[in-house]
Amino acid sequence: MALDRSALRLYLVTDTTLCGSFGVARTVAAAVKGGVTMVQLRDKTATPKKRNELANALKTLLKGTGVPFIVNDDVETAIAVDADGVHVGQDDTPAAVVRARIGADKILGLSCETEETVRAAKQLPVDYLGLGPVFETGTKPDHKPPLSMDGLAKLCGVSGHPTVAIGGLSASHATQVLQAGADGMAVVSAICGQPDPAEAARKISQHLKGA
Ligand code: TZP
Repeated sequence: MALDRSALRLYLVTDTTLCGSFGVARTVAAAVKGGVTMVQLRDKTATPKKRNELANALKTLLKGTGVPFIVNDDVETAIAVDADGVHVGQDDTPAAVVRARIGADKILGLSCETEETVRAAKQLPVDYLGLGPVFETGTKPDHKPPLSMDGLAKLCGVSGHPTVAIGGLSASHATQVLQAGADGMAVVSAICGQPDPAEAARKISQHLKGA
């Protein structure tokens, strides 16, 4: 599946702990009803078996919705469940290695936190860049210094790829994120763990449409 950049508009990145007893699969199902356009399974602590089970459940759930399903970092799980793509960070498996393993038809995303890495990505076989964190976030404790909206705009200007902003974002940032030049926003805690994930997604989606 080639990436349609409109899929980056509202990108849900899952967090199993934040989803709590509500569960990741129920959160994703609700969020899709609310209008998310892309979903990434991100679970750095699950055993490979658990991650594979969850990936299978999400792949099944998203079948026929048109919402691409991406697996964070775990290339073998992505291949095993025939996910639509893989997302890697700067310290994960190199993008060229992942591309060789998943093939040309799958989506490959890369996290970039600095201008240097955004420029370097121009030479890499990736389909989109995740730029962030834009703001301070408790969801990724080891994150790099926040970019701010101005920093995000600068990186969007330098990037030759479709981009999605991430980190500390909620519905109120929709207009600014699009004005900064990003194709959309990725969120974790603005949907995962919210009392009504469908409503949370709907609210962000409406803000993005109104932006
Ligand atoms: N990468 C950069 S910030 C972040 C990731 C995975 C976490 C974003 O979480 P939240 O809850 O949307 O701030």
